[in-house]
Amino acid sequence: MWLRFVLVLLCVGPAGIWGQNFAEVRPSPQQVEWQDLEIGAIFHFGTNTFLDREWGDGTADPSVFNPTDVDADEWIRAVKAAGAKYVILVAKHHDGFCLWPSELTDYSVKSSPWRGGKGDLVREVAEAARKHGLRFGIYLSPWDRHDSRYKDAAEYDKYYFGQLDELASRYGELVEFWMDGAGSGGHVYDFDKIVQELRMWQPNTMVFADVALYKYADLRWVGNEDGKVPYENWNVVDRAGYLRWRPAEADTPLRKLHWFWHPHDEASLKSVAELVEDYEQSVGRGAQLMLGIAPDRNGRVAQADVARLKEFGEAIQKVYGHNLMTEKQARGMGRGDTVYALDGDRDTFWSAPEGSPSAVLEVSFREPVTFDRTLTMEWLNDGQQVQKYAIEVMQDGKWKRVAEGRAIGHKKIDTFAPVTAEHVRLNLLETAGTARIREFQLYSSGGTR
Ligand code: FUL
Repeated sequence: MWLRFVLVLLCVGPAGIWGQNFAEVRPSPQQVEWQDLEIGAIFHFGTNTFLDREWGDGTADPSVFNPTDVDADEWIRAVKAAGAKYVILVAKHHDGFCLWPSELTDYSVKSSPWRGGKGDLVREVAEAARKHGLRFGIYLSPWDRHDSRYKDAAEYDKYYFGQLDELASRYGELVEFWMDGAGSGGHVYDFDKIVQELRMWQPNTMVFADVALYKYADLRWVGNEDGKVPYENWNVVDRAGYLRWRPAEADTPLRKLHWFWHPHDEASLKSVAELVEDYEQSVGRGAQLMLGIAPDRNGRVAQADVARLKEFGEAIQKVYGHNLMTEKQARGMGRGDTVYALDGDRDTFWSAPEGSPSAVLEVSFREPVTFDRTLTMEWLNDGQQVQKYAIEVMQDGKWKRVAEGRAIGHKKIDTFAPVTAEHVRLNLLETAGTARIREFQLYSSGGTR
């Protein structure tokens, strides 16, 4: 008997003994809320902007930071037009220059001519974001190429804690906190303490961390800067034997490969088609899309970038602003509660019969509807359940499959050649537990609406 118990222990390991199984791992309420934001923007602005650099070496004189026309309100309006619901400001990049008047260093806006040394860009962006209803977060680079304390890990940790305290205590609630492992090489940080410190001020913030700092992450980097997450994208990932809910954030600069502004760089602006593809391969695969915006030397978002962000937002609305399920008054077949997956309301959901390992959500229209994409959302509070599904349409009396996949997660967009049908179904072929569907929507990208 005891031998059997020990053997079981050895087999399941310390995490597995409590039934650590992918479908049983649930998101925190903060993660659920964060995943609904879907599109964010990250602003890179600093001495690099004035010196045509991406990674400053920490030697730039603060006097070079002299934007004449900073307009945080315009930054926020520009990204809001693209559909962004949250913004991150790079408060300190790898060059160590701080965009807020830190009391712990002179290497900041207070030593620059900007606003006579009295400016605080973190405050300006935080206030503008809140004014426009966007959530605000901060990026604070651990790698610091300027500060002399960086050579001594313990001394530098104290400095980093201090900066963290300033940022986490002065600017209200932070939706996300970026810890970027880039560049640090062999430097050892006391991340356990750093995250404890952060949690003291900001218990609800989402910690973004790349691969090196994975242990601390509430969110995960997708492993590229292309704005795309490879499919299949599951929310629960294994980290050396333990499972955690870690939704993905796919970051990409609006100007390809450039996070900071550079002169004569307009040609690198992503096209609307590229941005829509990013959207469909990030948000459309259940991840977040984080667009990098680079204000120019005046402190403004260049007009071409403002226009592109607006065009992108309009392109998304043109297609995804017209849910044919509601516009063409779809009727759910079977139990009455199917309506909750068809009503365009993310706050309601349809549940498959309790405990069933498969289920079908069938929909009928009064007359045939033409569409070339579906959008499906799982209600994730109880975990990610759908493991195999198909989209099918009735044609000549038979169900014909137009798309299939495995993970649905927060959102899944499937695209296919246009089909015209009166009967459509979401066929949930395998589910780990009871599937719950917030939304099943149909769209058309062409002129056939
Ligand atoms: C990277 C950094 O090295 C880039 O400069 C940029 O800040 C990007 C968002 O993260 O790791």
